Amino acid sequence: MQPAIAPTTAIEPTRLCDYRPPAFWVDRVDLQVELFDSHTVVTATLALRRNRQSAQSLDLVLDGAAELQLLAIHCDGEPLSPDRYQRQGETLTISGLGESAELTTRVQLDPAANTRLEGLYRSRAMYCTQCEAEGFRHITFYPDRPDVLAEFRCRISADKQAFPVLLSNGNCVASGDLDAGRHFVEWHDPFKKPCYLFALVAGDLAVVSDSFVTASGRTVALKIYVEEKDLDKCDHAMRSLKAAMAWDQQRYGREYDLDLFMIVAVDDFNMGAMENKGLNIFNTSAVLANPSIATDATFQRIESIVAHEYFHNWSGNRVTCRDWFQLSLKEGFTVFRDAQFSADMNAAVVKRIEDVSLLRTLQFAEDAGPLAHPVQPQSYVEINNFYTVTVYEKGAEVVGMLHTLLGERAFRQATDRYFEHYDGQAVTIEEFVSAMEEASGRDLQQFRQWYWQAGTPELDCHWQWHEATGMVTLTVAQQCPPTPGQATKVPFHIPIRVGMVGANGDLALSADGATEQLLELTARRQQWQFGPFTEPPVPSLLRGFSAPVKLHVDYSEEQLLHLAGCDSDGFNRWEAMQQLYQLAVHAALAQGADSPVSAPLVARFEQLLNDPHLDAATAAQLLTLPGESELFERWQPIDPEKITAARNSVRAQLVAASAESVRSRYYALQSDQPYAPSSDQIGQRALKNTLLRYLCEFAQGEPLAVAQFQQADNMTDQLAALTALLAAADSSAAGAALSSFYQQWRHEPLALNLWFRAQATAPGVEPQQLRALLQHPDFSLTNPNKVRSVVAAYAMANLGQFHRRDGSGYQLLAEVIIQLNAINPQIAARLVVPLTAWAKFAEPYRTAMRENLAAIGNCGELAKDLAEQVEKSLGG
Ligand code: B3K
Ligand code: ZN
Repeated sequence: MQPAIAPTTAIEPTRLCDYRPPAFWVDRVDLQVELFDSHTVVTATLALRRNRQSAQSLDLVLDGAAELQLLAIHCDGEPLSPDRYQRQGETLTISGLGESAELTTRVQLDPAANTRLEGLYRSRAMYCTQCEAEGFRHITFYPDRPDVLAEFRCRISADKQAFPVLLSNGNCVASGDLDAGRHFVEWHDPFKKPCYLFALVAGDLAVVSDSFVTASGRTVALKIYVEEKDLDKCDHAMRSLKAAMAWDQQRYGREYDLDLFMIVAVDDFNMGAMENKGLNIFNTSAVLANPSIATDATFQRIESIVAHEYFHNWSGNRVTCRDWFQLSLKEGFTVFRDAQFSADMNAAVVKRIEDVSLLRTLQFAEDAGPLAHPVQPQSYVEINNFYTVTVYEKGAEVVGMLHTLLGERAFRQATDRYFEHYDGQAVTIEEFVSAMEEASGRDLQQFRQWYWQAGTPELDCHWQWHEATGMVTLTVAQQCPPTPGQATKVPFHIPIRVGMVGANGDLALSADGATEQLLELTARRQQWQFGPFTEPPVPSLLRGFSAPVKLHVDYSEEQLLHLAGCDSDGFNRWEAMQQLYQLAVHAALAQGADSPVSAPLVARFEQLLNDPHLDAATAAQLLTLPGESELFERWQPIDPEKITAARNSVRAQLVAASAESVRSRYYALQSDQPYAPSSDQIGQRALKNTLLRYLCEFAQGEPLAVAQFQQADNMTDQLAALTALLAAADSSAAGAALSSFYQQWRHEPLALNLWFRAQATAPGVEPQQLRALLQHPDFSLTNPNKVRSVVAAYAMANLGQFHRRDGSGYQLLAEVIIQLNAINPQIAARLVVPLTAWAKFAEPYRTAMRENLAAIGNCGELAKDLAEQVEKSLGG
């Protein structure tokens, strides 16, 4: 159980401005972890050295969670007398140490009781660890901060039959048998690292092995450890790993450093995966796949997460963070790197569209709510609450803007410089930006505001065509709304890629013939001239979404249709369609859901369906309306019922008007090729299944879905048929499909999660059906994947149902959060996010959301994870 705090307790935040270097360094640490059925004993010996640069007190302060049972403490081989150490809260303070010392502590812990899944815990039949951000203090007493880098040795012992495989970071240096059926394995990691990168695994695991030869000719052994039953689900992760290793060498000149790289799949895990040095630990959902149990989306997610964790070996491990305020140094940069990798492996424009949709859906909402914070936060109560879309995805956009401003060549010089100069160190975002400045000779002072100021900048754009001269004047003004603690903002440095589109496509912007230009907006308002042109062009602005901003441009429907058809920038063609859909939803909101969708949009929709030159993946994106949450950001106070109805009315009319084209394209996309997660096939299935869903919802497509469900030879098609049936206006077939799916997959937890999720996101699901899922024998509140499949899916991906006028959706969420507070505070704190946006909603939603938030706040003892989120969003 998490040590609890009363809801009224004022929580003292940790502040960036209070950062001080540590009083002691740890040069080496020797860990002995003895795993027993009933408990675990950890003996840690730290080689300590006083930090002469530190102005800290003379005492050594170690972190150690309250549940650690201290069995013994020695200094330089002698028992430490009780007057030289003191335990208080989460710390152990030791006085009277000289310049260096060898400190040994022995503690006892109970991994089986650890449901927080932080520190050392049990997942099914195995033991594993999660130390980032502050999990290591739940394993032993230690300076649990990322700027203390040490060389780790770890000796694990356990029952040999139950735990034949014992793993830790680095290289295996010794192993052998012990008495009473036990054995040990000893690991040594030659690279100094902060304790958040420590990992340990013990279990009865099977392994898939492969190898990779690095650019300099070293052979690296690659191993994926899983439960025996999952051996047939590792190929894709292994392929992705090798592709990532090759890509990082080629694109960033980064080679892997150890002789062994291991991945372990764990079923109970708070997030996707963790980049522990040489021993990445993965959520089963982010590593295991084969065509029968995993969808295309899962295959792509695995490719990107395997790459992300691998890329951390340089951006995060070799060069790490000085403190947790620098989290985006490793996360923003690494997300940027994994996005580049995925774009290279798949359809680049589609990847960009997906990333921008995610940013707009989740990050813009975060930036506009009570939990808004800069990419580099200034303070936190619970660091786990700052693994956010702002730190990750907006952080990646910021690195992407540096890449755009510097260009590929200077950017690569800067990253080379950064990796080489800071190798083996714990550094700050400032060092990263300085490396960019030094390599490019550019002044990025104003650019740093992207790290310091929260909120999404808004750009107002106007253009004027001067017929007499043929010139176009473009005026752009920026402003950024206030965010908590930041009432006013200074202007950002914003890269804006622009083109001008004429009747037959892109026009030359000036005499030099270039058709695209990078504008740098640095003032509050700026003007640029383009031309001369012989015809009035339509500006194509912010191509490729060159900055994470909201753009306001007064395009007419005709101009948007023109951009949607002729812009050379694939992203902006999609963007123009999105704007057209928004106009249609806006009209339905203003004039009532029955008002007819404009004829040109209907015609364009049908044209897209029949365009033989358009690739399927892009077509699927172009035929999809902005999601509810994106529309929610647009019309406030939010009336979910009205927005959902308006969106559905537009969808229904578009499909009804082109039903025959939808149907014939669906037929044309049938394929008998054997399944492969290739980007061509993924695109075709995406389009086919988008159309199937339309047919089921609006054009009596159930028989098609039933047939697809029965004939599918892969999970993508099977699940798409199931969710389409669940969305059908009247589907008697949905029930049968659900039970057949359950019978088929009840013994495959990952496939079963899809079954839970399909029901939780069904447009017609009622709260009592959700309650039944929570009671289902295969559901468990202690397994985060199950919680995400049911509860997070409902509250974050079924907005039409979650936001019920009677507030019953909110109440259900609050009840689950209160239970989870005592089981797994990290997961509880993530689930509360949908309620925190209450102030943006119309009545009666607003009051109901707020009341449920208050109910959580008053439920008794809140873990600090949840307390921080609730207090911030209630304005406390
Ligand atoms: N670094 C981990 C996230 C740790 C989250 C701790 N609450 C995974 C990743 O971003 O690669
Ligand atoms: Zn990461």
